[in-house]
Amino acid sequence: MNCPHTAAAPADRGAGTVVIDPMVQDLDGETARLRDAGVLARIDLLGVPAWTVTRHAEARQLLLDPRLVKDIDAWDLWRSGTVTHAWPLIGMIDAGRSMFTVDGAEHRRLRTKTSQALTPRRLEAIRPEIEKFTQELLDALDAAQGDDGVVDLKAVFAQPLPMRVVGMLMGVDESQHAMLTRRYKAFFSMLTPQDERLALLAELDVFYTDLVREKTARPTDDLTSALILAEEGGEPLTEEEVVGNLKAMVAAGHETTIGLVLNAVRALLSHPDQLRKVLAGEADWDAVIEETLRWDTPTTHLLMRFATEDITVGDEVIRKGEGLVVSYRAIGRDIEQHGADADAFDITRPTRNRHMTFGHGPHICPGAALSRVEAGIALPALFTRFPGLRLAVPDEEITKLPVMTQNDMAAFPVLLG
Ligand code: STR
Repeated sequence: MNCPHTAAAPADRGAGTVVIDPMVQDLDGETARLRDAGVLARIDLLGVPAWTVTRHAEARQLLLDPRLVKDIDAWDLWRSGTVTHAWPLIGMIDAGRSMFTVDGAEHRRLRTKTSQALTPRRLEAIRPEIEKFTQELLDALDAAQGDDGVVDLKAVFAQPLPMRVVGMLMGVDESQHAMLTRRYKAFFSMLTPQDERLALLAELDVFYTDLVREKTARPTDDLTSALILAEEGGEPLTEEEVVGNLKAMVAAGHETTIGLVLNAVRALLSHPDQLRKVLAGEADWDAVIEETLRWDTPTTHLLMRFATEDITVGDEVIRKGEGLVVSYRAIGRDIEQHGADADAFDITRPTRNRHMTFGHGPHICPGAALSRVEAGIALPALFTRFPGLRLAVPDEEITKLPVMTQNDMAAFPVLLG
């Protein structure tokens, strides 16, 4: 394990600190430990201490609290030079100026155009294209079966689909998708040495900056061009801001939806009674999607916000200058919010829509509707085309990628039936 960074000696960490496992060997166990550690829990991220919020109600409140900001300069451990670019998770926080890293009026300025482009109504216009990509990738699945009939649903279907959709939306040519997929995989993996991660982020910056310059010279009909031409409050976005938003959109748009689609398929295959209900039309795909979002969130931990003042949460105080993570997977399993059976996957659960997986407040996921459209097309199409779909290995053999913030499988081998 490449963990060069140790910000706090073990003795400095509270007894109740949950060490987040970079190898993600027991996600359910870790989710339960976080829940047991309290509403506000101390965690260790590769030697760096932070708080995390593990409950729905308190997370909701904190996500509306203007005393918590995204600006990394509000973080004591950063300002003191304790956390540096040698820390493998720094790229999750120090990601350039974009709607992901700025708050307040500036944040609205950076975000308005993107959220307007992604409303359910605007998305209806691209539904036919998403359907077409889906059908093409279903053909690809059929063709990719090995002699034993096994095919990796992730590599051939769940991964390329969101990349094509976000690529089309942002105007990224298909010839670049494999390169982007490869680099993001390395970006997220904790097995990637930090110098390599920093180098690939720099390469991505060059790629996106070139793309923005090209679109500035020749605007087309995509969101990147719209961001370049936008004048929010009479003030255009700078090149850096357009690049930042583009980076955030591509990274978020492709990585999280992979998890949503695969986690839904996995949940259904391991709960055949519920799959039967959906296929018989007794429950709808929306219910599957919402319950999957709650039960097995694509984002495990969202990094990070910083307190600009002391903030009291129950018996604990987040001190000014400390960092707060939002542990969405634990929040989805909150008993107060979802009942004593919160750990059960149940598409008929009354609270299935009352999850917080897309966040809350000003930074709430602008791509939420898009991901629902994608999953709402991909899942029924997959099960209609391959009604006999089943896992090619026992469910316990599915492993997670060594990614600390995302809930992402290494592969999902299936038999199409
Ligand atoms: C990856 C690196 C980068 O260049 C830009 C961003 C900003 C948006 C981030 C993204 C990051 C990582 C994955 C995130 C995404 C926003 C939503 C997505 C955190 C840091 C989620 O997992 C929810």
